[in-house]
Formats: sequence, structure tokens, C-alpha cells
Amino acid sequence: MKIGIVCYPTFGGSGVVATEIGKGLAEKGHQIHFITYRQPVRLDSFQENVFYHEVSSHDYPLFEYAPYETALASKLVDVIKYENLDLLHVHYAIPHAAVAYMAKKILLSEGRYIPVVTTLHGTDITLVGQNASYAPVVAFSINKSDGITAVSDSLKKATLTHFDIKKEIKVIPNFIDFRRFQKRNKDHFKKAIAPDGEKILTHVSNFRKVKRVEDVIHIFKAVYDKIPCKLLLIGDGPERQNIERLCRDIGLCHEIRFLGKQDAVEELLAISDLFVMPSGSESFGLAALEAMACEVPVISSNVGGLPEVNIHGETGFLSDVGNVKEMAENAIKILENEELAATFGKNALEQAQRYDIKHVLPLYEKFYLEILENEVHKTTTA
Ligand code: GMT
Repeated sequence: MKIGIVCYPTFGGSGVVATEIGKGLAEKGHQIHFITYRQPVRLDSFQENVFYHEVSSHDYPLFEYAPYETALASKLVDVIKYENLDLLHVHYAIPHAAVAYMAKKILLSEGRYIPVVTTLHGTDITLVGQNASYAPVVAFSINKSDGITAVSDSLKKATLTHFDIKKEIKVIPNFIDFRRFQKRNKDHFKKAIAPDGEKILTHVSNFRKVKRVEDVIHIFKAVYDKIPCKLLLIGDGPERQNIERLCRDIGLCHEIRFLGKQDAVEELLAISDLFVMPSGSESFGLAALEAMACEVPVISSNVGGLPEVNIHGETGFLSDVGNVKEMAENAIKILENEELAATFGKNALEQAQRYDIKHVLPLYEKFYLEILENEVHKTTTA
């Protein structure tokens, strides 16, 4: 198949998932065309069957904001026509589903049909999408997609609760490429970060409010009062400065490393003893799954799709959002008991194996084929 992929090209989960789907499908012989405003971060080397088309919005003195949606729609029309794409897969509803609809309508006016699959990732439904500034367009454009997928049962339910969706939503979860994410011996890193054998707690996120990074710091402080430990903070975003201030206020800056955006996050997960994800909302929690693939137990909140990923009492522990005290107690329980930590680590790996890319990619291929078959039927009977 020739597939166009639209996504945010940043470190965010939706962009990562979209890029890995594209790379995986290209390895299987499909031709993949990424259409984004910047080269996606995980599209970092040459790969056969992968193409990249940059969207550039033309600026003009009249514009306060260059109209990205118009530029993207025009680019989609161009790429779909001239690369002869079979299907367009857009990730994150805002604004991609609406833009895809516009491109589809433009092409239809020229007699060219392109089916569109929209994947819902999380905040496009649970947070931003519900804002009155976007909600009517989000609901309309999801309904106009030819196929809809959501990354967890929880996100599917949330979509149906918050929007009047008339079409079936297929759940296709996030996935792991075990060629990259697995426990490897990185003892030299461990020695550098925790020279006296301190336990290492890790948090990975985009430092948005929804990630509740301040809870990570409070959990760490409570653990630190009982067990010698270090905290690795990976990623960057709007809350970073507040978090740095909090670290200073509690006097633990020397034990907390801000590592910023890291490409080889798996090397840091390989030396982690515990992963902390206290999010206020989380449709799936890809960062937690990546930790689990590296045999790291997880302390998380119990919102959204997290209970589908982190199994309470088996791969880690779940607590209500904001229950920092319980999260810290659970963290200590794991870190103080090597046997429990090892069992949770093994269970975490087993759970992650259910999300092996080898099982998940074929679900997308099958879904695309179903959509294409329906569309052929529709156009021949129209
Ligand atoms: O806010 C983020 O975590 C980034 C966001 C995105 O769309 O870029 O991630 C969402 O999609 C990921 C991939 O499907 C999921 O694993 C994350 O749970 C989800 N984030 C939230 O729901 C907050």
C-alpha cells in the first residue's frame, strides 16, 4: 500500500507512535509518505520506502498567524495526487482530522477518492478536544473519517462519552519495538549516576501540567527520606522551570538530574529501578510501557488507560491522582524488597510483550485493508 502519515513531528507520544507505525510498515514493504511541518524526531535515518514531505506555511504581512491548516491541506492534495497514495492516516484529531477532510473534499471535487483513518491519542479527546474552541470541529471531523482508531479501551469510552460519534471506533494500542527497548547492561551509566548504589527513579514526559511532575518530586522526597536514591527527569516542556524551583525549595537539586530530551531513553531505562507516572490524564502511557519493556516496575496514577497497561500488584502499583503519600509508600515497598522488585520487573516485561509491535502492526494493516475494501465497494456502488 502507499500510505500518507500526518502527525506532530515532536517527542510527544502521538508523533512517536505515528513514526514507528510508518517505519514498521515500510520495513514490511509498504510505501510510506510522512507529511509534517518538520522531520519527525524518530525519523532520524535513511530507510527504504520512507519519504518525507515538508509542509511550509507561506507568511504574509496580513497574517497574524500563518494558516498552517491551509498549507497542510494543499500539501496533502499534492502528495496524494502525485504520489498516488491509497490511504491517509492522520494522528491526533486536532487539526489533522479536519484538514484531512478538507483535502479529501478537494480531491473528490476532481474525481479522486482518498480514504482517511484518524487515530485518537489522548489529549485531543480528553483535554484540548473538549474545549469549546475546538469541540464541534473535532466531533465533525472524527465522524467524517473513514476509519477511527483509539489507543486504549479507556480512550474509546471517553470519546463516546464526550462526543456524539456515529462510527465504530477500533482500539489499537500503543506498542513496543523490542529490538530497541530491552534491559541491557549499562552498569557504567549506573555507576556514573548512582556511584554508591543508590536506587534510581525515572520520569519521562513532556513536562506539561497534565503530567503532574510536581507529584514526582514529592514522591521522590518521601522515598529519599527513607532510601538513598536519585531521580532522573527526562524530557522538557512548559513546567520545567516550576519543577526546577520546587527542587531548589526542597533542597534536593543535587540528587535530581534534569536530562532534557533524550534520544536513547532506553539506555536510561536500563539503569532505572522504578518508573513514576502520576499523570492527571493518560490515554495509554507509552512512556510507562517503554519502561516496562526494560523490566522497570511502575508507580502510576489509575486514570485513563493506565490500568490497562500497569497491572496493580503485578507490574507496579496504581493510586488515585494526587495521592502522593500512597505512591511514595508503594515506591518504598518495591525499592526495599529486591525479590518483589525482580518479580514486578519480570511481570512488567511479560505485560509489555503483549504490546509487541509484531502483534500490533498487523492490526493496522488489517484495518487499512478493511477500509480500502469498504471504499471500493462504496465507489463502485455509488
Ligand atoms: O501529552 C502527551 O503525553 C503526548 C500525547 C500526544 O498525543 O502526543 O500522548 C498521548 O498519546 C500517546 C500515544 O498514543 C499515549 O501513550 C499517551 O498516553 C497520550 N497522552 C495523554 O493522554 C496525556
